[in-house]
Amino acid sequence: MADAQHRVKSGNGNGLVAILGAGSLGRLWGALLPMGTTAFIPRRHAPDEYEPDLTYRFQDGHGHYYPITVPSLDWSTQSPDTLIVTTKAGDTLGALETTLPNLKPTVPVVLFQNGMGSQQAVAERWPNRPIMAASTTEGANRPDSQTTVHAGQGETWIGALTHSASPLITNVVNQLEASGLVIHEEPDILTRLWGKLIINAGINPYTAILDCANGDILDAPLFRDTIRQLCLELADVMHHEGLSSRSPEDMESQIEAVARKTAKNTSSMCSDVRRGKPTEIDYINGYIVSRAGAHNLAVPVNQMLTEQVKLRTDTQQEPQPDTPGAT
Ligand code: KPL
Repeated sequence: MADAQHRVKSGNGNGLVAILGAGSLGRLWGALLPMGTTAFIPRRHAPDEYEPDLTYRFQDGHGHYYPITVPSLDWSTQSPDTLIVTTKAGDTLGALETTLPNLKPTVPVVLFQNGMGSQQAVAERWPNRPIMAASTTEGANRPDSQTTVHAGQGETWIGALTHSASPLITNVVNQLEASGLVIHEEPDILTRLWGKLIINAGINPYTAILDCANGDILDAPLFRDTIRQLCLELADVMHHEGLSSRSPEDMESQIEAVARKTAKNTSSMCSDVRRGKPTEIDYINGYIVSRAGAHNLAVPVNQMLTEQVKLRTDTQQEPQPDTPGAT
């Protein structure tokens, strides 16, 4: 039983992991790291405002349910050894502006955001802090506000974004491995993040525009008519960014393979649109558009998808009920 397992694993000198962002991924870490070694960062409006423990039901990869309680971090008595940041890309800089003044400058900060751009913004804002980025294929969703589901077992790669992060990576990987998840040190985290960006750029906006599950994009004319051009644009931008990329044909096959493998999933972006929440389009296809602009390249498909997704969120009237999304 997870709770018993947590008790056995607790107090192993693993250090305290603070979690900023109580969405699906933050709750996945909160459920899997040993009990007594995690705390959620409170989002208080006033410094003395009481923040209750976070309690939820967790469904593990085998379909078993466990009750989870993760305490709220008490800054006056606790000092985290690692901070993992699982906020939405667009909320990250603001959340860290209020959190980092409380955190020792030597504590590693691990960024789990989707897409690209928010990680670079954090590393540029705090160049002297040990900032790391993570890319994960773990799937988690929240079918309702009380439940978090570990929907797909994956792997996680962690790499340094700032100079002072490099010597701390091994420790952080060891610390997070106590969750039982598969974690790797990644010497080339930018290429790894781009790999995930390609998948998200080729699936998420189509599902959001067509309002469908991942697998349903494969036969849709919008996808069929534009995916090759999208991949040509991605390869062109990557080349100008000085990154080696796979061929557009390989990218297309990989996007289709992931859409097939996750056919029944509601993508994170489709889920955001359905719930009337801001999407991460600016950090996915919007990021490609902005990097293309820096190199004077035309990326009409990425531009069109970015505009279409924004149109969907701008015109959204009534948020629909919660739907299972990916990380
Ligand atoms: O990462 C995803 C997401 O939804 O953001 C994919 C790979 C598309 C799986 O749903």
